[in-house]
Amino acid sequence: MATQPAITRDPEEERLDRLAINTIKTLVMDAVEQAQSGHPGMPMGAAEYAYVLFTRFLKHDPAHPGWADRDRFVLSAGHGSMLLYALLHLSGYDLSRDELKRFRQLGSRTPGHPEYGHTPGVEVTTGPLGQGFANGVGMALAERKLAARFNAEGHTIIDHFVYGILSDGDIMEGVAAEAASLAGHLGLGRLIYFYDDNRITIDGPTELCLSEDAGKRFEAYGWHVQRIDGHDLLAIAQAIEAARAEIDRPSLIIARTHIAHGSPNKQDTAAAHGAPLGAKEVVLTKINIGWPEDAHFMVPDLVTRLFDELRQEWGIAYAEWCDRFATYGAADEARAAEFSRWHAGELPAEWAADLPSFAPGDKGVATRIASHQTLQALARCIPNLIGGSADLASSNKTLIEGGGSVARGNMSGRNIHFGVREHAMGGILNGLAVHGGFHVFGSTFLVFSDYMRPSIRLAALMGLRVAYVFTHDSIFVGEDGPTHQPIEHLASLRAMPDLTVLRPADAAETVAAWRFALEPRRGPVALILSRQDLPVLDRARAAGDGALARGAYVLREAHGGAPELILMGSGSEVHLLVGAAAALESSGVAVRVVSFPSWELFAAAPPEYRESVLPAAVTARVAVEAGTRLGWERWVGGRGVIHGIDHFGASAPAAALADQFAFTVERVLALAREVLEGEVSS
Ligand SMILES: Cc1ncc(C[n+]2csc(CCOP(=O)(O)OP(=O)(O)O)c2C)c(N)n1
Ligand SMILES: [Mg+2]
Repeated sequence: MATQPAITRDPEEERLDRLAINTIKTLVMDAVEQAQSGHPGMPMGAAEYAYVLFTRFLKHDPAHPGWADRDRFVLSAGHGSMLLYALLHLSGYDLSRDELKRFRQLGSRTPGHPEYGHTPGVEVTTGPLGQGFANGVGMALAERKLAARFNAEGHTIIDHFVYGILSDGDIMEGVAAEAASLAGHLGLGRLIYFYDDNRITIDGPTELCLSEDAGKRFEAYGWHVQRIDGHDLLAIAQAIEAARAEIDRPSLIIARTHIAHGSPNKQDTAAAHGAPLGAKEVVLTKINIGWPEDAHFMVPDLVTRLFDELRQEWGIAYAEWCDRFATYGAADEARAAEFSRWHAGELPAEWAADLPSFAPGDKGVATRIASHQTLQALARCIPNLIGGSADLASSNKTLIEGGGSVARGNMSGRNIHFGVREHAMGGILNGLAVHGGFHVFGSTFLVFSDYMRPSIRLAALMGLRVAYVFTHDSIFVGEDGPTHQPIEHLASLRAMPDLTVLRPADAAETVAAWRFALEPRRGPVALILSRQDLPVLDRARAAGDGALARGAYVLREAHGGAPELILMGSGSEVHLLVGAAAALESSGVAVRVVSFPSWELFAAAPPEYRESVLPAAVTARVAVEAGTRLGWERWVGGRGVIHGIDHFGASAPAAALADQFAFTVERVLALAREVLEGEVSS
């Protein structure tokens, strides 16, 4: 914090600092030893600079972990979780010493890797290397966007830094390179990362596989780069000061450190990365750093007092901010209320007032186009709805018209041009979402969702409200051919826990899908949209309200309401089912069509509802979807058939592919008859 004295060479001060740093190191060693599992090396090497950051610079208040203008701290090297837990404990977050003793145990607040929403003070879930890097970029972007929106002459209410720690692994991961490139381009100057340059990874020294000059690489990205001895307190403080002063470029502080610093036999070895040092080595290390060898989980009184004093200062800083916010509110009540609403994740009262509607008989419309129209309506009503595309906005139809572009020096734009960086987009969206203040979406072709899957998984794990707009959702992409035609993607996204996949069948379902994506709920949503036009479906014979939110519904009921056959499917195949149903009906078959936009939602619907849509007694069922058949058996049962595509597509016009792969009314009819005959003969 600015009010803190910088590090001096005062011997007494340094003694106290070293005592506190050794407290961190020994808490780490003791917890890993107790768990007989964990990663002691990195925290012991990073303790000095993490300590200087937390005690001299970090703006936070453990009593108010949700403070909107707090600095964010991202441990991208999530395996070093004990470093964070020790710091949070000492700082006074709600994380007791007992929790440190239960490191990595079932139900503890100290899981193996930091988990967002689980441990107070943990800003984001980290562990998969490189993700935290991208998350921090999203947080730094959120900070600047909020500053652009809310800071006013004489009222600075958003002005915080995003700090983070990267390991060799973070530096090597591609997602970090993507995110670093965009951060440099946008000049996110409040982003300050330490690179824990210990030159050790799991398999040994980094010279096995890494010889680039990371500093030069980051300079080329447009970052401000410093190199320091990561164990030198004064150098650390000076580097942080210089990084903070550099407001036009993100900063990388390359801190040369030694893994397991202080351990006589394990320092600088890969053995210290991910295993306890061993009881003997812990004793030797304690002796080496002047610690009582039989002390476990010890926090000396002097250290407790040091953090008590810091807590007072942090509390004062928070109170001062509250005063500033109150003054701000007095000057502009509406804006302060908006600030609070944005941060609470609330939607304006009339957010869905302006949504488009579509009528059957309207000209066919691609669901990506319907999505575009819906997005414009939502964006008009929800000023903090922001997002972008990985260079496909014109294809994904995700540009917010009149929303402006986020750019260096102009952060007020609502369209984020992620560039051709799908993976960073996924990570940055997560950072924007955990930061708070925005409703966010990102977009690309469905086939490239694979490029962002690790970030989607973390969004799901964290329960973040992120919307993905994945267009060009099937072989009906057409001429671009099999490289661009998703096959297994729906199945693979559906396999992910806590992600809701929605594949609307027409424009009307697309509006409902967007609505669902914005409504309060936990977890991300993937909207799976067509490139090609689709008819707007007739709902005159539909059953039930709020159907999309329950995942599947009767789109077209059998005459008389007692079906002998059920046709089901999602997205662009549903209109084929409707066509087939009409033909079957004219030959006397009682057929029901079920539109099935979301498996997850249907699986979560009440059993009575599920039974009402798919009655167990009706075993003649046909499912049709232009993707791999995997999983449909769950809904079709043992006697139905599934029509899908279990192999790669081909480059040809979409109509030719429909014929080639038999996504036609005729094929649906043939399958329906087959199933009905099977019923009769059995
Ligand atoms: C994406 C991803 N790949 C692999 C791993 C497994 N892993 C954990 S740490 C690590 C590398 C360790 O080296 P470094 O990042 O330098 O950390 P240090 O040993 O210095 O603590 C690996 C490969 C991971 N966590 N995430
Ligand atoms: Mg390393």
